[in-house]
Amino acid sequence: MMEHRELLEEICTFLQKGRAKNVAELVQQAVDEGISAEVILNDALLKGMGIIGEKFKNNEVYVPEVLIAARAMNQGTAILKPLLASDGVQAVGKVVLGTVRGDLHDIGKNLVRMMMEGKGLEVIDLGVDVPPEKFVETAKEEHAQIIGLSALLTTTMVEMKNVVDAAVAAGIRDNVTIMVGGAPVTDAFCKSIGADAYTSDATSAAEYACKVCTA
Ligand code: B1M
Repeated sequence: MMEHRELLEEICTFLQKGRAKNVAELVQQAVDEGISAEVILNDALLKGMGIIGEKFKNNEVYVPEVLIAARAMNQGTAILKPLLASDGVQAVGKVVLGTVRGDLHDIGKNLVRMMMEGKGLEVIDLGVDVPPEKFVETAKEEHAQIIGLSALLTTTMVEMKNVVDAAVAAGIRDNVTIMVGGAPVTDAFCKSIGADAYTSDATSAAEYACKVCTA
């Protein structure tokens, strides 16, 4: 049997090559061998995506390669989802989540959803390229306590301010906590646009959301 470390390395390598089928098979094998979902996520999938991100930045790989790596990442995380999320728990609160208008990145957002669901929150995932009004209308209709916004581009993070403004215009600003995150987002940016909370990763986003809903 392959050593755990070797298996994780192999998943990481297949992810970088965008070999979704191999990634899915080996993630399943890793689960079957008792490696924890968190370790598989962090030490194989996120590690591989991080390497691809660096190469993308240095023009060593291009959009198609990143896209197929992202698809492989999503196939891997789909297998881990039931292990990261605990089911059968009464929802502790409701979150409307999405990637802001003009932005198609969804891997981080999907992780945030998974971690939030794992903590017993109900998540209404609006997907990617979501207009500000859609976040606000859904939060209003669904009586959500939280709107969660993800952005990966410096050009789209400004859309987060439009969501805050739309919430004010719809008269729900005082009833909803607006959380922001994504690689270019910072705590200072969060404060500057009048959002409520910035968290740097999916786990802390889920923890914060839980705190808000159970306060
Ligand atoms: Co794009 N891309 N991309 N891309 N891409 C980045 C973001 C970039 C940094 C790469 C680079 O140049 N180094 C760069 C942005 C530069 C900038 O704005 N400063 C970039 C660019 C330029 C682009 C295009 C413009 C490229 C082009 O077309 N020329 C284009 C834009 C398309 C668009 O959105 N309109 C584009 C396209 C793509 C793909 C489609 C090919 C693909 C996305 C596929 C998909 O998501 N389904 C892609 C990818 C995969 C990346 C990189 C390589 C990886 C992003 C990722 O998924 N990371 C990225 C480089 C990088 O980040 N190193 C890059 C893994 C993910 C788990 O991390 O999303 O940060 P992340 O989520 C983290 C935290 O940020 C946090 O939790 C997660 C971890 O726990 N988090 C939250 C996220 N959302 C949160 C919300 C919260 C709280 C925490 O509260 C609600």
